[in-house]
Amino acid sequence: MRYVGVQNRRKVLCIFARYVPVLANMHHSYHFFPDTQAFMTPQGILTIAAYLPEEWEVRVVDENIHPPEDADFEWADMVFVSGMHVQRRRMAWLAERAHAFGKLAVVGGPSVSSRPSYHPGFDILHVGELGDATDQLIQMLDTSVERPAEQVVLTTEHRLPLNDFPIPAYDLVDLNKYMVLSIQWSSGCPYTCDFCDIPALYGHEPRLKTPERVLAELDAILAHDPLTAIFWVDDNLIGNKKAAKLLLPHIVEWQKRTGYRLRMSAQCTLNLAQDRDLLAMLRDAFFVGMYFGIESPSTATLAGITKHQNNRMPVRDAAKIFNEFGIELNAGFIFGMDGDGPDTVDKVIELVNDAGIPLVLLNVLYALPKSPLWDKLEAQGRLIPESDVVDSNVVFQLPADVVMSQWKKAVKVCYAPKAVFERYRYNVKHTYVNQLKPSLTRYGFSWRLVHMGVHCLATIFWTCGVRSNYKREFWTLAWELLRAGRVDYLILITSVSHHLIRFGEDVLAGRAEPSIYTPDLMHQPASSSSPANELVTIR
Ligand code: B12
Ligand code: SF4
Repeated sequence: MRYVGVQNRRKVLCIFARYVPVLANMHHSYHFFPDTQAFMTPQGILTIAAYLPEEWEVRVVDENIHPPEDADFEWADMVFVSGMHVQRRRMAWLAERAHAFGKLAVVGGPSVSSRPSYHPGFDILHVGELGDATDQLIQMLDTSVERPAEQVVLTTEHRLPLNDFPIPAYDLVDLNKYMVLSIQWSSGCPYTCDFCDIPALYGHEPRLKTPERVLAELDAILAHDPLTAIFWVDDNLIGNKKAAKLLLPHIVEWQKRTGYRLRMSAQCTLNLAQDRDLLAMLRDAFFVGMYFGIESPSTATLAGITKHQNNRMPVRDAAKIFNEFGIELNAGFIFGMDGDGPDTVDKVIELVNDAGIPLVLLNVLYALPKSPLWDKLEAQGRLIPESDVVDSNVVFQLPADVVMSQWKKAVKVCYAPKAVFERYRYNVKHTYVNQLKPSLTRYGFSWRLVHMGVHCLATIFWTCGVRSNYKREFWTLAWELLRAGRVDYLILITSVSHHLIRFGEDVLAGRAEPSIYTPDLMHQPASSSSPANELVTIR
């Protein structure tokens, strides 16, 4: 639904701030695909854009696709900005830019919702999800677009039911420019892992959209004729297992009806392995990958951070079960947690190899505002003030240089070309064989598809097979896949593995940051003329 009842016409420029070069953004591989310029559709700002009154004109600029032009600022009455803590410096710069054009600047999204004080440069702060604060914001802006004398903070006390969220304004961006599309079914997570701010930001009780509403959103996405995959941005797709079981049969039917056009993936907790019925439904709905925050190989450490849901079954056993249902296990680990010792890195590496985890995210612990960890460290005097932060804001139990060398060792070993391809080879044999195999004809014949295939293969052969420093490993796997007629696997695997390999090199050369949450990265450009900006677009 949209907001109704405004008196005036307004022009709103909505901007999603530029990414920083973290592993999760996959920036080294965009050029494998003909149109791709960014990783994922910015669900938050697209949702707000869709909620704005029908009478108002709205433009959406995702900076990852192109920066806003002066003409956009001149056109607008006000500028809306969204982003995470890591994008904070860029967000501040966007506020300055809006002000330079005399325009009012509003900020919303996960960063300001968690830490309003990080955003002193904005005129209006929207804290929290879509709800009563959003209605107040629209009423204020309907009355006046003058910059207020003092910063105004509007906080959502009553969230709009998720089912009443509008379908994100997918038509205001070019979906073909994204590597992966996104959809949201639920918000919130019932668990309380101590490093995580999700329960504080989005609630403990997952709120849901009805299956009908989700299908309407999938239809809206399909209307754009996408040739890519979709990621469910839910914090935990099985946060409410009963509801997931009611939803999934609808997704299965939708996939059958629409010809399995969208490969799906999501984030889950490891206790998914205990529910084979749910796994079978996920397989039938064409879920082919799941991201799990494994965090630590030690059950004691997991108990210490209250991540008990990961301790219900050994990860190696859980991995085998996922693979049996065609689900590739992708996972994140965090170095520097209390309880982990100097040998943690070797255990992580062993686990990654044993469980055949191809896409592994390696991070150093960083305390997030609003997380239980933040409060604990503050009480223990172990929170490093922001001005003194080098790699993390945590005083680790282990010496900091030990934690940093663990991270670097894990990156070096896990992102080495041979190791990455070996883990993929394992998944080709043990996981992909168990996935649904809809025929390529489901896309129908189109020159767009032919162009895409030719572009992907030519770029991959040139980049990995001719110019890379891992030609031998690439060709060994490529021949195996080509002989088996799996060009599709070759494209999927190389688009991730190339990024991992190059990102690993960035880390070892000091060009990438250790922590996923570092708020003021040296690689985070404020202006588009900064040379560091090139890192994001390196091809
Ligand atoms: C999908 C996702 C990604 C995608 C990117 C998606 C994209 N293009 O935006 C990928 C995988 C690339 C990613 C990367 C990272 N992510 Co991320 N990500 C998510 C996730 C799971 C879903 C985001 C989403 O779509 N949410 C649904 C939308 C509807 O919610 P929303 O954005 O909050 O928007 C609502 C409100 O905030 C508000 N709103 C939003 N914008 C605006 C703007 C205005 C003006 C107004 C008025 C309101 C408003 O209205 C919306 C409707 O209620 C969230 C968790 C979560 N629950 O949101 C983490 C999350 C946002 N990510 C997080 C982090 C830390 C990262 C990384 C640093 C992780 C890493 N390993 O490197 C990187 C940083 C990437 C970068 N920015 O350069 C943190 C951010 C912490 C913080 N408080 O800032 C979160 C909250 C998860 C967490 N706690 O761990 N992420
Ligand atoms: S880390 Fe995952 S499971 Fe734990 S509270 Fe956060 S969203 Fe929930």
